[in-house]
Order: sequence, then structure tokens, then C-alpha cells
Amino acid sequence: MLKLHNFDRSPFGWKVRIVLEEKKVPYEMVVPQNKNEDPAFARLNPLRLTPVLELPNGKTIYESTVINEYLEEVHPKPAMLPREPYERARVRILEDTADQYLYAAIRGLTSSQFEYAPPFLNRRKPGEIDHKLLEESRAKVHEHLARLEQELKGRAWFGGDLFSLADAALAPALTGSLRLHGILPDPKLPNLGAWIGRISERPSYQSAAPKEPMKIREA
Ligand SMILES: N[C@@H](CCC(=O)N[C@@H](CS)C(=O)NCC(=O)O)C(=O)O
Repeated sequence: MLKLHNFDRSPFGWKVRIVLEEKKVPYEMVVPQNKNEDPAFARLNPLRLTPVLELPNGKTIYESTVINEYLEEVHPKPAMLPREPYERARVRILEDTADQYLYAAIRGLTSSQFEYAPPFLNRRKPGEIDHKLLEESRAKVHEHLARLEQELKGRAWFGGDLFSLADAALAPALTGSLRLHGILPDPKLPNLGAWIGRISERPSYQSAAPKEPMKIREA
């Protein structure tokens, strides 16, 4: 059986779990114990990041986007990439937006206001908040959300009629982090609100969601 080395609350692990669940691929969830020091973990992924997909023959695949592309190739049904090349590229651009740009802005939003103490984000004392980073990050997040709202115009999913790799990649940010930060849902972003409603009903999303999500602890 496939093994997925990842953490319950990890957004990148969550993104891969949605694809595994959507494609109904059985897998064993393995939570790393000491990934930064354990040499065995470095053999799974020399970058020491999760998620890592371990194949039954012991070979490993890391980087969530690469893992999901592998799953799409090996388990093509249901398809999570459209057939037409431009539409495939569009889905990949949206996935890349989530991974590289939206998460960077969310990280700024979090670190400027909170100390990371899983399962809590501890709110910093007023004098310790990095207001410059907070405002820059908030502006970037809103810029991305305005664009994503447009991408959903006339579409049920980021992949159009298809629940796509981009939908899986965006789910942890749009339904997890940004909900926690009170940024979504937002009545000014109705397409994103409707998408959140739809994905929340999806069995793959429900099975893949963190069992113990992050919580805010006020100062
Ligand atoms: N580009 C990587 C990012 C993976 C990543 O940042 N993973 C986080 C967990 S969500 C991690 O392992 N963080 C721990 C660390 O940086 O040591 C991917 O898409 O898989």
C-alpha cells in the first residue's frame, strides 16, 4: 500500500490527501516523529519536508504538486486535469498560485500576528505585531482572492466542470487558513463563498480534512 508521510494539519499534506481520496486510492497515513533529526526521514526526502509519498517498492516522491501529478498519471480516473492543453495549463497556473504566492502571503499574515505553537496560533501582544508585514500580506491576499473570484465566474470549480488539482491545492488555504483568519467567507466574494459551500459537501474533502485543525489562542 502507498504510505503518505505527512501531518494532519499540514496544508500541503491535506492537498495530497484530497487527491488520494478523490481517486479512492488506499493509503496509510504516517506521521513523522522527528523529521528534522532522523536520518531515516532524510532518506525519504532530503529536503526534510512533508508530504512524502512512499511507494510499495520503497521509492519516494516528494513535493505536493509532483505527487499529485504522479497520482493523476497512475490513477487517471476521475480526471483532475482537463483534456485540452490550454485548460490543463490554466489549472496548473492556479495550483502554482496557491503553492508559491498565496501561501507566502498567508505565512506573512500569520507570522506578523501570531506565534506558531501547534495546534495553536498564539496571538502576539500588541507591541509585538509586525504591522508593516501584516498590511503588506493582507493586501497581497486580497489581490489573489480578487483574481480567484474572477476565475470562478461561470465555473463550478477552478477546473471548470472538473474538480481539479487546482481545487485540491487551493482548498487548505481557502477553507482552512483564510477562514481561521476571518478573511473568508466574504460577502464581497460570492463565487468563492459558493465554492467553499460546494467543496465542504464533497466526501473527498471531508475525509481529507485535518482531524484537529489549528486554533487561535488570544493573548
Ligand atoms: N513545496 C513543498 C512545501 C512543503 C512544506 O512546506 N511542508 C511543510 C508542512 S506543510 C513542512 O514540511 N514544514 C516543515 C519544515 O519546513 O521544516 C510541497 O509542495 O510539498
